[in-house]
Amino acid sequence: MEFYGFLHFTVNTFTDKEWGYGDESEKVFNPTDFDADQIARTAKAAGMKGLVLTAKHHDGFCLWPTKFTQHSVKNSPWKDGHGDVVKEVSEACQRAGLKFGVYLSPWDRNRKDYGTPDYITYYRSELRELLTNYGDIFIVWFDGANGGDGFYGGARTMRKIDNRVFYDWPNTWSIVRELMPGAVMFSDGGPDVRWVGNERGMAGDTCWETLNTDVIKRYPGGSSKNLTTGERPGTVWLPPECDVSIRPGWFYHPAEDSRVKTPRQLLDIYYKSVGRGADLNLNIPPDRTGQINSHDVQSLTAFRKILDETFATNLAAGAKIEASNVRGNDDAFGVKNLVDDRRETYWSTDDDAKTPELTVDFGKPMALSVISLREYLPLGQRVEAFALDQWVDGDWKEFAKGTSIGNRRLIRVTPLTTTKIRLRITQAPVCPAISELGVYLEPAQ
Ligand code: FUL
Ligand code: CA
Repeated sequence: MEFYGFLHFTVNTFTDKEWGYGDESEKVFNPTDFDADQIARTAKAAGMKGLVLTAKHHDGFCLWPTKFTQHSVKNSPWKDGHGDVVKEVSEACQRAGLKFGVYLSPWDRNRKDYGTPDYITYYRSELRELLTNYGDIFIVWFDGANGGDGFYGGARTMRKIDNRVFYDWPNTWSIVRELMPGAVMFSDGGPDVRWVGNERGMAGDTCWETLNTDVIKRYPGGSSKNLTTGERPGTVWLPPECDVSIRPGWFYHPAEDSRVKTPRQLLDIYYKSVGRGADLNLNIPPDRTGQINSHDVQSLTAFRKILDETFATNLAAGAKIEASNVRGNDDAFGVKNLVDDRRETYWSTDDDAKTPELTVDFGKPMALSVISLREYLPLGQRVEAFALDQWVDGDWKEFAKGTSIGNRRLIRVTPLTTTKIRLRITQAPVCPAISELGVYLEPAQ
């Protein structure tokens, strides 16, 4: 998916909080001009492929009229209690050609039964509703923040739970497998997509798509050790998602209008998340009108423009590419597969050619600043190190090197001009399988 968006929206949007205590009146939820199409359009125009909505955050307020609690939109003044944010956003996503996903906070500071088995029954009923009534769901996002003080039906206590056992995750996960087999599940430790270990949107410079669960057991709210870099050799394929907000907070706060990340900051995040083989889940919180605020729209638009201009022309497509080895000298594994814009085709080498080279000859001086590499993921993450050289005064001179590639590796350098470049795979346990090679020039600021 590479790039999708997060929508943090609930009572907090109106109370100016990040974590609602759970005692908020339903009456506070009242967007003045909610427009799911504006939200979806904004995401689509920014290049996002989907949106993940906080159907329920820690405060327990449900954005859909669930059968299982009164603490929802149905008791809010918004649309006289007849509104359904989940439905509107899911349908707007469909219209915009975006996938739709849900965040359902396991921690619930509103529920009286939080901490007891009854709560698990409640939580699973909500999950079932969301996975039954709202069309296709691409991701279910399980937050790791868990337990603490809260309203808890008026008890106003501190509740600690053991997040390894309390939620009985295997049986909660099986509901998703049953009702939405195509969806992936996110948490600190998967089971399908892992948290990247920080909320700054940064994957490790070395970033393995795998973890080794023989070394550390993983579960929502569990250890965050090694999540940024991954672990190799791994026992499970658990690619990272980088979740980060376009603003300092996850929810909209008017005081943060002046602190929306700039297009350049977003670009840096993009290169350090998508460009390191991870997914980017960029939070764009709807404001009190119920739309994406114009400050955020402006920044997203300018960010997208730079990306579009950068990736408009693959300079490698018009170049002469030669490889030191092609698997069985077979065209099916040839270098043309590197520039055909298809991830299903790849260049590969003979089994014993683990450190091959590629030269990309432009035939004339070419200005460039971004190199893009992709591995053919059905064959795993194979490359452990690589280097890039440019032709300078009749000799090769290294200008960049890296370790992991995975889904995508973007190497962004100060613009340089050269007639040819060379990719050297310098370390791999098996022969590489590279599906795409791109060479680009980022427009000057
Ligand atoms: C965290 C939560 O506590 C934040 O409020 C936010 O939802 C973020 C995405 O995850 O764990
Ligand atoms: Ca290809």
